[in-house]
Amino acid sequence: MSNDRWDRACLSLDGLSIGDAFGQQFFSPDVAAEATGHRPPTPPWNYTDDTEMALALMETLRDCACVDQDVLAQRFAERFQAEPNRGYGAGARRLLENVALGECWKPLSQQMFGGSGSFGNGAAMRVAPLGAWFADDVELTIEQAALSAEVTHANSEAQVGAIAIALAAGWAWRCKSEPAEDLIPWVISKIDQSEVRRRLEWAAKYPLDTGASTVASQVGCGVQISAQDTVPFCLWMAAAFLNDYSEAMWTAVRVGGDMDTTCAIIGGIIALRVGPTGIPEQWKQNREPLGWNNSLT
Ligand code: 8NA
Ligand code: MG
Ligand code: MG
Ligand code: MG
Repeated sequence: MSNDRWDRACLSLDGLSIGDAFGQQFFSPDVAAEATGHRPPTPPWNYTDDTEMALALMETLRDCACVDQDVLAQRFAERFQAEPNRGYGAGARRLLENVALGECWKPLSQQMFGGSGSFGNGAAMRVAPLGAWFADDVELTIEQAALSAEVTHANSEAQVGAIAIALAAGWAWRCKSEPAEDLIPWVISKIDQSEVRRRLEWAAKYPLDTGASTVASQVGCGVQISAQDTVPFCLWMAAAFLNDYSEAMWTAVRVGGDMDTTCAIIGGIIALRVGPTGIPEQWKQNREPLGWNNSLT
């Protein structure tokens, strides 16, 4: 069976997972030295928690056609239990260990980090395929992205960050002929006041031909693995390299920071603009196989 929204979610997942696996390689010092030379790392490129959690979200959309939070929590926990060493964030790890033991996700998520909830970038890192799935409906994208975030990230910064990325993914699919300059202002017009929005407004002051490191020095590039420190940079990068997937990835690893996650987020958005042929075929082969059945049954 073929289905447009499923196909475009799979396209975004490819951009996300190849970005995750590519970016992760550059944490190795030997590989990092190659970033200036555009020589791709030696395969296989193993993917990380970013892809695992995106797969759990994809499975939930496939089975429920929307974000059923209990199902999503279960999928997260099952994937975490099967492969706990995919590099999960410390808070995510604690939460998923307890969900796997049968505890309810909601109080666990709310109680994280002394009751403030997580503002980690983990809700944004996995959400672009959801934005693809709901690309036809902006209001539904906002609602469903927030639901998907809440399961692990009760803090509003993480939720605004996830909403912003999901919206950008939908925009990249829908607005194929719009100029890249329109992306960030449109996202800003749709999201609530927050530190994520404040930094995105700051990033928007930099023309898209500014050096990426300059923008990173102003708004962060994920060093703190928070939504605030990651999402504005990723949106600026997605706009600046909207039509060039591999140049976006090379630039993100040259900048540094949370490279698996910045590449995952940027890749999940740009894939929707450039389409399957815009992702280098060799990179698809280099990514470790996802080990799942991507057909709708
Ligand atoms: P998370 O919920 O644990 O959040 C990530 C981190 O952000 C936390 O561990 C804290 O350090 C910090 N944080 C979040 N909320 C708060 C708060 N309210 N107060 C103080 N500190 C806070 O996990 P996540 O899923 O959001 O994390 C995603 C990131 O973790 C991604 O970069 C992903 O790739 C992974 N990651 C793994 C490694 C690794 O080497 N294994 C390194 C960095 C990130
Ligand atoms: Mg990761
Ligand atoms: Mg609605
Ligand atoms: Mg990361």
